[in-house]
Amino acid sequence: MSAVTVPTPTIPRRRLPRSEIRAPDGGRQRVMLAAPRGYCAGVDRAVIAVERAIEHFGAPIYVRKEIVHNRHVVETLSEQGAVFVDDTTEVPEGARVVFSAHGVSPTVHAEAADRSLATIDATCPLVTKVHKEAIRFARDDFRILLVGHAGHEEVEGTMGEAPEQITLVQNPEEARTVEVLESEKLVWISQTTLSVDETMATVNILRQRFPQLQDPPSDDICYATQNRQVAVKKIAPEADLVLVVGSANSSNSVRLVEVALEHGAKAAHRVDFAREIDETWFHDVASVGVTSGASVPENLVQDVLALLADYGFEDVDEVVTAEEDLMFSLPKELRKLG
Ligand code: 2E7
Ligand code: F3S
Repeated sequence: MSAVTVPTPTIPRRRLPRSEIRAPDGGRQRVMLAAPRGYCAGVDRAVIAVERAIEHFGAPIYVRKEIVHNRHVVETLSEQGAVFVDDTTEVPEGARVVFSAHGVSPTVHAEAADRSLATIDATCPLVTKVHKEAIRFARDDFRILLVGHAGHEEVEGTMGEAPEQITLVQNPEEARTVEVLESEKLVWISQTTLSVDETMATVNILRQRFPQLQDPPSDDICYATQNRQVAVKKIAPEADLVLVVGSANSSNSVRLVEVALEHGAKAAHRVDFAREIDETWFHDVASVGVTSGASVPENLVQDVLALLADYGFEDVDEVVTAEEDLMFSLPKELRKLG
């Protein structure tokens, strides 16, 4: 795991009187901690890439967009010497820039080359796989229906591989209205961090409308997204409250809140930090589910558990639905440094 563990944010010591936070039926207050949760292999690799680049080349190291969608990670790396920019035009000519885990379009690579930037590509290998699918299907004259969300960096990067041939379909409603030419060969691919269930609902509508629609060769929703959704589905039916640690712009974290609610959680909230937890959320709550998105360092989850213990939720059961041991090698530009 990377070194981004940083100081514990201050946890508020406000406490409700115990009588107000006791389990409604007098039963025990408990926490169900989802596993897997937190960092995936692609995030670990991307964060380490920035840290290694700073160590080896010295600050500043420019990073195009947030390396991963987590406030704490971005703030911590900024303190270490990373400079986050929105566009390669903000990077001084000839300087070194890291591309984020979400991937970039060929245009961004070309702009960086034009400005003689030294690039380190931290695109998750599972995103690169989707880019390669898009390139191959475009070369084979397919119309590609990309299931994903407009404006997300991953979607911008993937669409940039074949802008003329990719049509974005954001949800089941858009699947009902999207138009394609009758003569076109059709395939769907997807963003890696979507809700599995909503994506299948979208694809099923597309299949009914377009019987010629082909499936991608393998799942595009990545293993980490799927595993975190399976784990939260397991705890949600028994949870009076689910807390998801993750940032507002983190697609996979936001999906975890939705999935928790769809699978029976009585309430679910996303927080970046333990200090954002509102004590009114604990009224009439006996069981709290806790999970975190793929871009979230574990110390932020531990802060949430510490705060929960402070409110009387001291019993923590980890609910394990999968083991993960995938690791990716560092971006090639860093591997050769040893
Ligand atoms: C890269 C990719 O940074 P995240 O919160 O990103 P999302 O896509 O969920 O907003 O999580 C890690 C990650 C996920 N997917 C990084 Cl393509
Ligand atoms: Fe990659 Fe999936 Fe993580 S696409 S960065 S392994 S959430």
